[in-house]
Amino acid sequence: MVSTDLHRDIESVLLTEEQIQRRIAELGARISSDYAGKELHLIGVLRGAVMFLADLMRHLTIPCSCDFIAIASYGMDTKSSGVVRILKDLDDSIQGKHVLIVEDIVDTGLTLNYILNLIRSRNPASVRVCALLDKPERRIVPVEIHYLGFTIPNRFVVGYGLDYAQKYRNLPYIGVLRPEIYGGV
Ligand code: PRP
Ligand code: 7HP
Repeated sequence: MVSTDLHRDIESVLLTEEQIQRRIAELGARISSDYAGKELHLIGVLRGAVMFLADLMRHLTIPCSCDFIAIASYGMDTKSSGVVRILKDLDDSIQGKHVLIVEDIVDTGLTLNYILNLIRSRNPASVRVCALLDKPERRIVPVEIHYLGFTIPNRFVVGYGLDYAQKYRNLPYIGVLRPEIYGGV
């Protein structure tokens, strides 16, 4: 049962709004410097990466464009189903473009691995990954993250784009969801 006050469902705050925003500014500066003289095409993975992409993009000082892809992997559960399929494909061709995949979290790696294979098959000039969170303890498929915000422990987190059953995305911080909310006690 999700209560009406979202904050009450949070066991502890893992990353404050300030910590998140400071780290995104650092990532934006590094990416802008690495891609100096080039144009960058950001690909946001819906829906969780929307806030991260929007904030990251505002810290990029190079010319850039963006597109979005939606992949199904979790449904209503907190565990990966292992099932990955495209719900919404890219709108634009990525041939010859420098692509940066923007993810909110890398957990098992199944989603990112699938997206990387798909993107690479479409002949971009280059592909890199920028993820806000990495939960390495849960990895099933190894994936390289070129730009990482934070490594986090194996707890189910919500906020700043991350959801449980489509809720909590609007929290400005990242918090550990109380296990009783999803029957994880
Ligand atoms: C979440 C998250 C990543 C993926 C990571 O997406 O946004 O895309 O799971 O998990 P994995 O590494 O185990 O594949 P989800 O399918 O929950 O959709 P959402 O972004 O719409 O919340
Ligand atoms: C996906 C996901 N979504 C929300 N919170 C987490 O901790 C997650 N891991 N993988």
